[in-house]
Parts: sequence; structure tokens; C-alpha cells
Amino acid sequence: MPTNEFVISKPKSSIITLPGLDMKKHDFIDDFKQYYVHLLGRDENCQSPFYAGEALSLAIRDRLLERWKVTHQTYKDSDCRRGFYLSMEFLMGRTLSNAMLNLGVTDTVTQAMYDLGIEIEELISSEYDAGLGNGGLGRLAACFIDSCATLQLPVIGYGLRYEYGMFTQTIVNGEQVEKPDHWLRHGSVWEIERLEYSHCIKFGGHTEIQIDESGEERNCWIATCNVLAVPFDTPVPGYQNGTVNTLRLWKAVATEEFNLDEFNAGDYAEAVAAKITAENITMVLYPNDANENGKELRLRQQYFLASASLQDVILHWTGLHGNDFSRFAEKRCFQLNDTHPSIAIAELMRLLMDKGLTWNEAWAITKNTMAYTNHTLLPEALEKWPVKLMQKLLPRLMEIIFEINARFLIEVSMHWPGDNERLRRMSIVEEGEEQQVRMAHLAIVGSFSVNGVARLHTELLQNGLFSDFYALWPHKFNNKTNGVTPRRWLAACNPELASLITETIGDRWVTDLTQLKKLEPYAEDAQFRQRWHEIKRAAKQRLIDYKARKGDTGMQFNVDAIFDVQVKRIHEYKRQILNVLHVIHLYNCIKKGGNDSRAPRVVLIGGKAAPGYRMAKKIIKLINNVGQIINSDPETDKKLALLFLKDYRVSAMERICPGVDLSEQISTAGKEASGTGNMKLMMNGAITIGTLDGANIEIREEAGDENFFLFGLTEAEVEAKRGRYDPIAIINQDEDLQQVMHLLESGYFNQFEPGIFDDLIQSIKSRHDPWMTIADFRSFVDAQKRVEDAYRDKDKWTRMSILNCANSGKFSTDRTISEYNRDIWKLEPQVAGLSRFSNGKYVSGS
Ligand code: 26Q
Repeated sequence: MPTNEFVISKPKSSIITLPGLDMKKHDFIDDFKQYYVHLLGRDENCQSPFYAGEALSLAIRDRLLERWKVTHQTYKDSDCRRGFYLSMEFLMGRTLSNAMLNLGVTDTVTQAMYDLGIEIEELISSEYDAGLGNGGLGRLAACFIDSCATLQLPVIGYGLRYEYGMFTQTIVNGEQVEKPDHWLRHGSVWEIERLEYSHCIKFGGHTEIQIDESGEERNCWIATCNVLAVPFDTPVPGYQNGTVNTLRLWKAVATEEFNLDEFNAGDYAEAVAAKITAENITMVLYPNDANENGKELRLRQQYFLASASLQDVILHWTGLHGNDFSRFAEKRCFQLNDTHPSIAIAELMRLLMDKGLTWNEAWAITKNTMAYTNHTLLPEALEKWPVKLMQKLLPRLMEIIFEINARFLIEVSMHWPGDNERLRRMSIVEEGEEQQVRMAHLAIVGSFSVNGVARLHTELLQNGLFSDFYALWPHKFNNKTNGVTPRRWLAACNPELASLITETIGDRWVTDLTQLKKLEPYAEDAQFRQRWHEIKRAAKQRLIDYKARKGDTGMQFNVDAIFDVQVKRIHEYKRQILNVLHVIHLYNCIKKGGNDSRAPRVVLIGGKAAPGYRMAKKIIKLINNVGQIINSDPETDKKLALLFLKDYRVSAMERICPGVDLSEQISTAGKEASGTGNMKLMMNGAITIGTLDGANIEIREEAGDENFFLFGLTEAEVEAKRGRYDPIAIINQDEDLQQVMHLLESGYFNQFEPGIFDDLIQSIKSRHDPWMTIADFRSFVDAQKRVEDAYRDKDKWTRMSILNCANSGKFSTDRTISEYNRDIWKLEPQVAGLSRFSNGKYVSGS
């Protein structure tokens, strides 16, 4: 290993023991100036808030580092059981305001900056989003590690340090154009590179049986191309509790030995090219795109993450226990965020056997340390890798997978003797023209826990997609309904509402969201309702101002209109088209006259389409075209607007959340595993219009039927309809729908672009439309009418809004993580040495 030079055998305690950093205003001012002038080399002539933001972040980071070190030591001293969250995505967004909140210094620092003539908001919004994820799954990982730190659980997040995150979305002529997101252009002040913990990752080569010193046969993986995995650590602070956990992201770097031979042979260009191949591994985040399935680079990324993280954990283990792995499963546990890192199952087998363990010993450890979370039921999204590709790239792992499968199939055939059809269905290796590894099957076979992310989703896994496995191992299956962190998604993003809540019920809700229930009686308090309404209205105004500042629109938004919002990835199953059909219907009503009694509405739709997903891109174009026609028609003035919000991302949601009245959660029942945007909006007092899908079901249960606008077919009804679905007949029977379809088909929204929406129109009119958009139109329009009736009664609406927030307690990731811990991880909370925070100062002990 090229890392020895970094190892200090005996640390000098004077180097690493520093006096505590103070949290007073002047301390921040001093440190800020120090960093701004002496580290970043700027002066008062530099007007860029970016560098001021960096200087402040460094001052904040110093304070996190102290607690980080103490937390680290606490875990080490207690030799506790630890958890590891393996995820290809951590959609962290911005760090500064969250770090200030969790350190408890927001007010002090705001004041300090103000004294310097600096608006803190400017610094906060100059930070780049760490967009290292696609959407729900990546943001869930980020919320999870926040909750782990807040619950003081010893959990490390392991992921990849992509040089380019989720692309930036621009809109040109109504169409999405992707721009690379080079978020690391200026580096990141939050991360610390730790070369000394690098690991070597193997690719390619071949396997060979060799005889070791003790005369035993060993399967060896040789003649590989190696790549170095270098960790970058980011602190993850708990909420005002002294704990700072770690997010460790791996960067791929060419190894020195890797280039050496070619350099010596004089083939300079080859050597440099090889370096680029190696470093490509963590260059870019893959968009969630069925068309990207099966790409070799993606498999390299997955193995790179799995191998680096497992080697890290094992090296730490052997440092403490040598090659004695007898207590490993008792002390360590891995949560796999979907199948993306599930090659870890085969990799752990390999690493343990290379340490001298037998197959049976290694297998007992593996299947007692791995836990798998599924996030999708869509068959096209289930990962499969061609056996040929695995043999080429990871030959040793493919051997291990074949062996796991052979042993597993024996177990199946003992359970269901003679049931060959079942063997075929359950096999980890799918037979056919091209053999493929079914990663979900590998994940289920190799783990002790399999969970879905909402109650309905888990039921559908058990009774549908994974029913064979459920029949074999019912005890492995469990549900963990998703959540979101209330620190970012209420306390930080909506300070006005948060203050009102705290003033009313105290501040315990920040770490115990069920406290919000205490708001319930205030729904009947007229004065409270008035304040709630004013806060909501001010948030809507801020959203308008923000959009105007961004030059998004010159049009007049009516702040008293219903702010009707659908923000999420663009996908057919999420049915943004259904939303557009409704908008066209409203437009049609206005044009026909007689709309005066209806409530005005501003419809906002935002989200990215995977670059290779043609239909999704067409949906964006449709939204923009329909918006353009509607917004420029004087008849809609103050009554109806439709706007596409470009470049939707974590920091955009933080701005949007507070100003939403109506939350659109309108996926085809049975298709959205959970959804988490639905939870963020509910927490901020939006009311949901939704189908009985994913976590919507549980949201409605908590909010009460009367505080939720339900519509649409149930999952069972959707399935029963397949094969007999007849959208044309539905259109013919519904005059409103006919008129909507007529406007669309006549080219009203694409006068100079003939035919561009034909494929979209055809897809929803097809008997085979899997998303059954047309089937839910009538019921959606009716539900939207109920929305308007409720909205026109301001008191009623505000009551509903308060009750939604008051009943959102279940949807905190603190609850979700407590359940993961109770049922799967079984970790003991660890109180770090400095534990309690009071008035900006730590108090020792708990
Ligand atoms: C697959 C192959 C190749 C490249 C990329 C991918 C890929 C990447 C990301 C596939 C899927 C994803 C992300 C999926 C995702 O975000 N799923 C969502 O997870 C949320 C958290 O559980 C749920 O709330 C959503 O319902 C679910 O859609």
C-alpha cells in the first residue's frame, strides 16, 4: 500500500489536543476574518458571497471537527456494534445552514454576519448543492444519516464522490437541455481527504487455483487492473447533541503501480489513457434511466463502492481483532440502499475467504450482516447484469455468485421438490438468450432482512414481486415506511412556521415530531389560524418573488390563488400528464365562460427527466407549451397559470416547500414505492391530492380522510382492469375529457410544431397504457373541484392545513430510523463525551 508514509505511529497529543472553540459572536467574526483574509486571500474588494460563505463554512467546520473527534473516540472506546449505510447516492444538497442549525448557532452567526454587513441568506444560497443523487432514494439516504446522528447511532454512510452530480436542467424552447454539474469546480470546504485510508480495488484479470503455505487450495484473482479508492469524509452533525458522524465518499484514483509498467515500456500515451479509465469510475452520477441499464461503467462504480467500503470495515476490524471474525456478525451490519451496492454480498464472501475463512463460516457472517431495502416494483427498474460482463470485469465474484446460487437452488428444491418452474423463477441467474444475474435475488438470498419503504409497497413485495421468497423466508420481510428529516424540511426551510409552532407547543418537535399533534386543538383557534394563514401567504409571496428574481416569468401571479405543486422526477408513472390534462380542462372552462365562481390557481410543475427517456422529455415540452398558451391568454389573468420550475433540486425544494397549498401525489396506484416529497409538503401544511399509492395511504390515515383529497383507482382495481382497459370508450363518455383531448389533438398547444405530441397522446389513448391516465381523469377532476370548494372557505382550508402539519409526526426519519434500529440494526445509542448543548456551549455529561 502506498499509504504508510501517512501513518503516524505515536501521535503527539499536543498536536491533536486543541482548546475548545467558542460559540460567541465575536469568535465567529474573528475566525471568519481569519479564513477570509488569510486562507482564501480575499479582501473587502471581493464582492462575491461565495468566498464569504466558504470562510464562514470553515469556521463552522472547525467546531464540527472537535465534536467529530470526540464522537469517533466514543465509538472506539465503547467497542460498540456499528452500522453502515451503503448507497450509490447521497443527495445532500447544501450543508451550511443545516450545520448551523444542528450546532445551535444559527442566530449567533446570523448576527455576527449582520455586524459585518453581510446578509447570511446570501452566503447560504451561494453554496453549490451536492447533487449526488437522482431523487427519492438519494435524498432518503441523506435524511437517514441526519437522523442516525441525531439519534446518536454509530452509523457511517458509504458512497461515491462523483465529480459531476445530477445534471443542471436548463429549458430551451420548452425543452430540457442538460448541463454538466461540476459541483467540485471550487472544491468543497466540508470534505476532508484521507489518503491514509485508501484501498486498492481490483478489476478484470482471471482466477486461478493456487496452493497456499499450509497446502490448502485457494481461489485467487490475479492479473487484475487496480484502482485506488481514496476516501473523502464529510461531518454529519446530530441535532444539538454533540454527535458528529461520518459520510465517507470514495474517489477513484489511478494507482502508481498501475501506470509504472507502461511508463517503463515507454508507452506514455497508453499509461495516461489507463489513468483516465481508472479515474472515470467516480466521474459522473448515472441518471435513473432504464436506457442506462447494463452499462459497464455503472457496474464498475457499484463494485468500487462495495469493495472499498467492505475493505475499510474489515481493515478496521482486523486492526482490533486480527483475523478472528467470530464476533463480526454480532458487531457489524450493512444496509444496502436498493440493489445498487448488492454486489457487496459476493464481495464480503470473497474478502472473508481470502482471510482464511471457510465457505460456511463466510456465508454465516454474510447473511447475518447484510440487510436489503427495495425501492421499486417497476420490473424495468430491477437490476440485472449479464453474466458475460461480470465474468470479464469481476471473474472471482461471478464464481462466488454461481456458488451461492447452486447452494440456494438446493435449498429451494428441498422446500419444493420437483417444482422446476419455481427454481427457474427464483434462481439468482436468469437463463435465456443471455444469462443474467438478478441482483434483487442475490440481495434477498444474501441478507437477513428485506424491507419495503411503505406499507402498501411491502405488501406488494410480499404478495407479488418477491412472493416466492416470502413463502420461503417470511421472517426476512419487514416494512419501514420512509420519512424525511424535520430539521431540514421544517426547522431550517420554514423558520417562520417553525417559530409559530415552537411558540405554541415548545421546541421538542424538532427531535420528536409526534409533538406536532399538540397543534391539533389550535386548528379551532381563530387567532392561531389567522397567523398560520399569514405565514403561509408570506411564503407564497416569497416564492413568487424568487421566481421573478430568477427571471423565470414576467407574469403576474396571484398570491391568493391555490398554489398547486407537483415536484418530482418526470416519469410516466408519476403522471404529470394527468396534471396537465386537468389544467387544460380548467383552461377550457375559462374559455367557455362561467368560471367566475371557481378558485384561482397557480400550477407549478418541476422535475428532471432522465436524458435518455424520450417520453419524459416530451412531457416537459408539453408542460411548457401548455403553460405558454395559458399564461399569455388575457382571459386567464389572475385565474389560472401553469409554470414549469426549472432545475428542481434539494435547495429548490427548500424554497418551494413553505409556499405550497396543494401537494400533487397522483401516481398510478401500486407504482410509487413510497414518495417522500409528499411528506415534506404535508409537514409544511400542504394538503395532498392523491391516489392510494405508496405512503399516501399512510398520510391519509394520519391526516384523516377529511383532510386529504382522494381520487383514482386502487392498486387492485388497476390490476383488475389490465387487459380490459378501454380509454377511447372512457373519452367518448366524458364530454370534458373529449374537449381536453380535442384541444390537444388539434395542435392548439403546438401550432408551429406539428405532430410533436402525437406519441404522448397515443400513449395515453392506448389500451395498453400501463399508467391508465385516462381511467383516473374524471375522478381527478372531481377531486380538484372539492379542492376548490375547500379553498374558497379560508377557515376550512387553514384548519385542514394545520391538521396536516399536526399529524405529520409519523413521517420523520427519526421514527423510520428508530424502526430500522429496533428491527434490523440493533445498535446502542452512544452518547458522545460532550453531550448537551445549552446556550451555544457544550455541557459535559448527559
Ligand atoms: C439504475 C440503473 C442504471 C443507472 C441508474 C439506476 C437508478 C438510479 C437511481 C435506478 C433507480 C434510482 C432511484 C430510485 C428512486 O429514487 N426510487 C424512489 O425511492 C424513494 C425512497 O424510498 C421512494 O420514496 C420512491 O417512491 C422511489 O421511486
